[in-house]
Amino acid sequence: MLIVKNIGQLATAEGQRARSGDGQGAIRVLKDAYLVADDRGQIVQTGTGRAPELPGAEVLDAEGCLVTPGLVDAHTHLIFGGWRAHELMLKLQGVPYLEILAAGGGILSTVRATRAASEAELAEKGGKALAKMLSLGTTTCECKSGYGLDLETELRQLRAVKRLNGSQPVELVSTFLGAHALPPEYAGNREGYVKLLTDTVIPQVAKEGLAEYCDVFCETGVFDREEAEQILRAGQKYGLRSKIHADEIDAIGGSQLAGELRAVSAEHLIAAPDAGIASMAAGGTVAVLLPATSFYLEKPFARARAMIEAGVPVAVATDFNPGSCPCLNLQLAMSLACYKYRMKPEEVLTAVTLNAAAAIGRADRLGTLEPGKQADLLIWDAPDLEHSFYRFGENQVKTVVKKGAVVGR
Ligand code: IZC
Ligand code: ZN
Repeated sequence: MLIVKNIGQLATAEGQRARSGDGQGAIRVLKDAYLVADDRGQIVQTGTGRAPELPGAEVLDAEGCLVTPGLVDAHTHLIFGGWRAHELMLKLQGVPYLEILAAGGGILSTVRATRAASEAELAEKGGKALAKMLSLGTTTCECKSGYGLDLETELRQLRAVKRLNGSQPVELVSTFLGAHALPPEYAGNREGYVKLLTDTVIPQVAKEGLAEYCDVFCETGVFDREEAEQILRAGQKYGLRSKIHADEIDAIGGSQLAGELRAVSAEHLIAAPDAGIASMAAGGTVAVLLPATSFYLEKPFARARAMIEAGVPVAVATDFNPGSCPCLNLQLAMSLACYKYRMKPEEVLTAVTLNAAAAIGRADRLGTLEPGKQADLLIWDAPDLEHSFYRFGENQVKTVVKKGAVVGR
């Protein structure tokens, strides 16, 4: 049993489904509150006033501070070899992201480093990042493959995630992103690589139960809309639900495709056109927006307000990866979402908890502080939600609880 008492403000979204429109910001706020979780780490009660006294229970005193659900980072490329610090100077000189990739750098530079790393090395490096993420309040994290681009290395990346899941507190959800770039050995043979993915790698990933989702980088010079559709449909055939990197740099139809395929999520969406937003709304697709990537790549910020108004549920994630966003701090992404997307703190809270959980198929169990949900929660060094958004650039999380157990403070 765990009792969290003296909560100054308990702020949480509600329900088991992604929220959109006015519902995105319609959270529940309890003042002077408490929360009780059982021995299985499930929330059994929240309320206001004096916390119940239960013999044998562990008691956490929130000392009048803010308590929220644990943060869910719904878009990361956690497992990779090397870094790309050398690309910072190119970026500062104005060399575009896609130009670095076309010249054999960018993603392909990380592919070379990842192919050279063992499963244990990849897991160790990912584990270090996860420990930092946990201390910053991330209790659940999606991880994409996509730095192998061959059967063996893609499987190795996914196995590293499997190894980390359960051996440290952050719960992980795997996405297969073999369609992240065209590997050099398939230069001039796009069809051959798409066929390798659809006929060999996807079936093997599904057979070994190494991923729940299939993703494609649908972008100029990477995979076009038709190739993305072919790959995502192959994933669906093998039980992998669809995600898509859509409209990050150019709008080439990714967000429209997401809605048509009823993809669980479309991610990035910096350049998403109105037709793509309408398609996502119709398809029940969650928009996973990545403001720290816009910041780092010096790109426009996605039209979050237009998406919310069109009824698309918005989630916010870090995009942690060695190239376009070497930042794993979801608190910073939350601040940027507030200042640059002009999302209200309540809307951002929903975006990094309930809607993020929905984007990785966990909204039935995670993302809110309600009876029946898992007790993943944070005590903040802030009296209320507004204050936590007003202070930025430092870690404001002081205590992290995962499944009813204190895992960081
Ligand atoms: O390594 O550059 N956009 N994939 C699509 C990325 C960014 C990650 C990378
Ligand atoms: Zn990404």
